[in-house]
Amino acid sequence: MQDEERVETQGTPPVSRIRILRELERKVLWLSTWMIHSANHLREKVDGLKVGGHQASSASAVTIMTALYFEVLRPEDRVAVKPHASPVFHAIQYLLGKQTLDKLKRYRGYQGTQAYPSRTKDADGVDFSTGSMGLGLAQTAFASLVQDYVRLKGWQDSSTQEGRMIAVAGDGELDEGNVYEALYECWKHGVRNVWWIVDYNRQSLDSVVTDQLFGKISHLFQMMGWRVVTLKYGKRLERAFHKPGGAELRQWLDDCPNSLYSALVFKGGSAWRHQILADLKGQEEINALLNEYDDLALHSMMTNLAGHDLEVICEALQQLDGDAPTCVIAYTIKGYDLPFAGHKENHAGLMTVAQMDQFRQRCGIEEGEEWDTFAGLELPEEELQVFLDRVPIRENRSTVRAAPKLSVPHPPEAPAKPIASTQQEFGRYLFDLAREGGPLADRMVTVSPDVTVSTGLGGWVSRRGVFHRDESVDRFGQLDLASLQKWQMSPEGQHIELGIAENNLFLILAALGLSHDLFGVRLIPVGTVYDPFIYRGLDALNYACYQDARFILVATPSGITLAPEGGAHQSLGTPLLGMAQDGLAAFEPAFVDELTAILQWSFDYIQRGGKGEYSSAWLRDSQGGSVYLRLSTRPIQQPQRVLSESQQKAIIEGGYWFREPAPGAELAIIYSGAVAPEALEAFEQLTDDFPHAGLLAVTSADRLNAGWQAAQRSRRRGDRNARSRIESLLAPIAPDAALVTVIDGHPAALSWIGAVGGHRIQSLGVEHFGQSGNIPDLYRHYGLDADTILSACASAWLNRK
Ligand SMILES: Cc1ncc(C[n+]2csc(CCOP(=O)(O)OP(=O)(O)O)c2C)c(N)n1
Ligand SMILES: [Mg+2]
Repeated sequence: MQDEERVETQGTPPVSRIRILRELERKVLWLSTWMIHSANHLREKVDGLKVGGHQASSASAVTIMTALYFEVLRPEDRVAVKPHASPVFHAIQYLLGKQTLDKLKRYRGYQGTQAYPSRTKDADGVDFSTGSMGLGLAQTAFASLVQDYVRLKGWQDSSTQEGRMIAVAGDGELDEGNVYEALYECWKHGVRNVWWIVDYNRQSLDSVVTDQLFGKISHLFQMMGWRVVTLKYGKRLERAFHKPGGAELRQWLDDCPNSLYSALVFKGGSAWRHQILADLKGQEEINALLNEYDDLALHSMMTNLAGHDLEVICEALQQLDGDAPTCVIAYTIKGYDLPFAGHKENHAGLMTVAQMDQFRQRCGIEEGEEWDTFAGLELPEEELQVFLDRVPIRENRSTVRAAPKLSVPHPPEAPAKPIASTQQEFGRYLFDLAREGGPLADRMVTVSPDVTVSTGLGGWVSRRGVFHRDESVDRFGQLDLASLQKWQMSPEGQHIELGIAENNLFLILAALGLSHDLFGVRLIPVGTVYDPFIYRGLDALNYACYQDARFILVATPSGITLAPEGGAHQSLGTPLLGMAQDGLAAFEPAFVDELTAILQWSFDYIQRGGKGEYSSAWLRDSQGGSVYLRLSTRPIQQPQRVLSESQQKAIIEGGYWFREPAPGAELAIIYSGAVAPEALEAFEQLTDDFPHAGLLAVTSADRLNAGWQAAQRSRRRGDRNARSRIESLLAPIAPDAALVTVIDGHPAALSWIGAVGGHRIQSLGVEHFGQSGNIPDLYRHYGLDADTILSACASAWLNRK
């Protein structure tokens, strides 16, 4: 872009476009810095905590963000903003009329703009939440794959342009391994239309980064087929490089260690001259070159990096033609143009009141005009406003697009097997769905990190195929070799096969699960994983839920029931994780008919989008969310029954009496999941002595517990009649009854049930990493067998109040 380029604005004289952008850049720097300052200095402090914020980190990204949002972005593009540039993002949205002054003033405060951009908590069009280093980068790449998925299927209307999925990231984020896991995966899938713009200020939180690191990193990107564009010096420096002595100056800058450069930026003044002349002693031309500038002008030139040169950034981004995945390395200065620029400890640094006052005066802003959109700018307000009104992303852009719900078909009618595992029957459910077809089946997309076959998806994939941008045949099939899995790859395929990287599983689920919002196409994403390896991708799972992505996560095998595999494959804590993870409704069915009821409900639940109020049942039921199913590979005897509607409802709410207690029962066994046979065996042995006892099946400790919490909350708010499912279930039991719970997981997942009615309780479960063995060996060892359940009953009974 050249200075001469003009904007034709109605009724106003043509003005230089780049001049307007520079004015806006200045305003964005001011507003973001002021937003943080006022939150820290002007708001009443009630709790003794520092509010915080990142003025240096924000300043570093101002030029890149100004170029993007006011010039480069198209309505269909989507952006993951560097977490610590949240104030910059909100300042831009404010100038575009999409953010309120009230929320800016409450930055980091109650209901104000968020410290890190949030899809769910901010209301000004955040495309992807960020905050956890590295995840935003990966998510843009997976979002691009999802965009390809829906486009290649022909589901986006033909007038919709392809968007670029863009991440503005800190250089420190590239330390996160998940970035490289994603890079590798994206290479396999031929991901395109993704830009990662790295704010290369060579500082992270603690310190200045290692010299020449980017040489390594850019090689890595190139190896993975990415175009790497390095934007190092601004136009003024480039011009100086062409003068006599300029080549030496360039060499000096190229060789300058990051820490020295940062220190000189901070020191400013004559420090540059002293250092350069000392290093390049005896080179006459350099002396003459530096003498052209006074100290201030020299400092300004030496800090003229490309990442702070609007022209360079705009030009470079506009010239990125084609759809090659692209990494732009933009050299920047952390804290650019602010008093702590370049200081290695500036990450959480805040300007003082006096520094801020000076900055205000330098910006030409009067006291009292700090929040004013145009105060201190040189160009007439009307011209700036006309420009802002015409910014392309202001028009026709809505982050949340309408994607109608898909209706859930009746479950496939298959005769119930007398003995079956939940994993195996999950696979069969999907296989039957694939065969029967219909709109929901067509929109289902499965994904798995190299455990497709071992988690039960093999049949589904053989029917529905593997998704890939390019067609390829199954060579085994083509050569008539016997194989169970027919994996045809094509754009029609409905399974996305990942390498073994659970981070990628959750990141792609996040992208698939936001397709209705990002691309206006609703998908039904189902991801499978080994239950213990959820831990590997936990932050990415949390990230997906935080963004309100919608998906079904199916985890098998689980617990120690995967008996011979030993401790490394046994998950103990996941039931607690399922309870604690916000946005994820967790289930652990024991029987196949329960699983079917849960799946049917889940397909609807993940599509819900109501604005839910707290209710005595479960606060998310109108809003919906994602679902986690903890399944088992253990084949167990299935009850021969047809579930009524109310039984199905009870399963969804979290539990039902498998054997109803008589009123006043003194004892109940409560179980969850694959230990059902042991619980039943113990129960049957008890009934001679305790004919009134009950056997409670917990299908979702998460929802039972959440319902109980919600009911208590409602009662505290005055709704005396609020009553949760678990309270109703326990109502017939005697107040002094004894309870015994059992789960193949941490006992705390069920032990809270004792607090519901103040009952004495003994909770069985697994607390230590596992032995290998067969199921009877291990259940005996860990005390999940019928004998231990019985002795826990005896002990609880004897110790009754
Ligand atoms: C997963 C994760 N680990 C640690 C942090 C704490 N943290 C916040 S910022 C930061 C350094 C960021 O450096 P960089 O990406 O270079 O950002 P910038 O220099 O632009 O501020 C760290 C470690 C975090 N937010 N997320
Ligand atoms: Mg940095």
